[in-house]
Amino acid sequence: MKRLEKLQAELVARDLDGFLVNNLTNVYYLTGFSGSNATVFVEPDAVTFFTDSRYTLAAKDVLHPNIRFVETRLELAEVEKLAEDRGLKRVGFEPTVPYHYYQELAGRLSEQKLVAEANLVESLRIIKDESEIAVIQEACKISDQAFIDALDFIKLGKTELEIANFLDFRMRELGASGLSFDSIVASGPNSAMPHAHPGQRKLEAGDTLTLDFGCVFNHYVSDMTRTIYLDHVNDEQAALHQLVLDANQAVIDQAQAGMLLADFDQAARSLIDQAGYGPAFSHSIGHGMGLEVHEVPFFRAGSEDRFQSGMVVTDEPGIYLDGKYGLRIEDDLWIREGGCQVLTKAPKELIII
Ligand SMILES: [Mn+2]
Repeated sequence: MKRLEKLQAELVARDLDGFLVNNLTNVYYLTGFSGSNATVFVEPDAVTFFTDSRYTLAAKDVLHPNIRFVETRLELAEVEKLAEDRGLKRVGFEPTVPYHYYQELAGRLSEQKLVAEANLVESLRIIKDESEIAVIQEACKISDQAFIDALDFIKLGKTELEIANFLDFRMRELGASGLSFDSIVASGPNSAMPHAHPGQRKLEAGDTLTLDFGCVFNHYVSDMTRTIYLDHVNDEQAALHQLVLDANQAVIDQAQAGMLLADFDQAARSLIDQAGYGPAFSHSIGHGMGLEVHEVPFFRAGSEDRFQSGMVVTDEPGIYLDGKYGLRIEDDLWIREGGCQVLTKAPKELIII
């Protein structure tokens, strides 16, 4: 109920009589329920949970006794009744709902003022408590181990897809319930594409090989990138690897609560700029992660936001040379007062197989 109480305080601060939560990740965060259909209607002094009969038992199992449970497939009809009975005036909703859903909401709550509230629950999720960090740490451990095991599996002649399948299967063997996203395994010239899809290309001597992957463990994710090399490296590959590693480390050295998000990005970018590869670092330094692999905070240009203790963000500088190769090194960082803790621990120095 603590999280719901924080949300209720936010409603009071924003003068909202109710807030409709449709995002299933937010529903899980607030109530502990996970399933494919659920809606929560939060009022400053009451919480109502709606789901259909498939999930009645599962919901009753996890819901706090103070949450009113309603089994229905027509939650907006129930919300309409509630709004009338309780004389609600201002009702918030998540602007990520489908348009047809919004139209039905607007039709049923025509007497109420509807207020689109972006990132209301997400802004609570942005600070992780110790129990959430412990779960994210487990997800990172699984990814670390899968990478270490993959080093024995990766050989000349193996295809990108074979390596992706190995990582995916291994993470599940180690206890993951799923993947954070489709694993990226990009070899040779494909590694110049930051988000290449693994294909039938076979590993060749001299290849750069970028592995970007993560898993879901107890609802929370990991997200890690390592770049390794096949048989040998040329001078440029070795120098680029050191440069990206230095950029990744500069971020780790400087990250702490109170830091501007823009400075976090700049810590890596200034090094890569100085080395003359600025335009080849074509994406932002990272993103928040937790229940979702991409969540607030995001590193938008010109952002004046600052880190707070308890945020978890990725640190993933990369350099991509069209037609040649590219590389990226990514860690997950837990931001604290006075520093940060690196949650991903797999080796990231120059590895040649
Ligand atoms: Mn990432």
